[in-house]
Amino acid sequence: MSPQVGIIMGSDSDLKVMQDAANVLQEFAIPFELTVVSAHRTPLRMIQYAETAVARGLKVIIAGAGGAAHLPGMVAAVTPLPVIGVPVKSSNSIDGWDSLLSILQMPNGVPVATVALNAAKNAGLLAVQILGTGNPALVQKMKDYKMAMNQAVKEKAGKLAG
Ligand code: RP5
Repeated sequence: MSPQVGIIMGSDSDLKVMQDAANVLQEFAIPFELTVVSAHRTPLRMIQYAETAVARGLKVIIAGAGGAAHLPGMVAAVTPLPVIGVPVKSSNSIDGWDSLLSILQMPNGVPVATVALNAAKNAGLLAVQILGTGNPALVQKMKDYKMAMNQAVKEKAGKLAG
């Protein structure tokens, strides 16, 4: 099956964060592709990636970047697909506010679904939920996932209660 989700990031230094999105997609058996696309260092590659995404069969793009994190917004400007933005707290970051605000503060007309700082896991889960709108089996898997989470919390609470 061709990739349904594209995971892209501004630098290979973002991989330690973005791997969490890949892990979720693996868990839900969603085919995905993962690569480095930089808005600033490889702008033409970014445009080409976004322009060809629909034709290549992608349904959702997860884009992570840090600092002046223009990648998610610029990809969203080009593709009609939903884009989930992951603000990555990079080493020279001002506590991650630079990454967060540059992904969050998109102008009207060009949305990016922004998750919390370094929250690539949630980006993966959101991608699964978007794909689930057309896939009842995937909705059931997400229900099972939530049920397992619920159960785990109750078990921990039970242990605390002693
Ligand atoms: C951004 O700059 C990347 O997304 C990364 O978070 C940050 C630092 O990149 P490197 O200098 O580590 O390649 O473009």
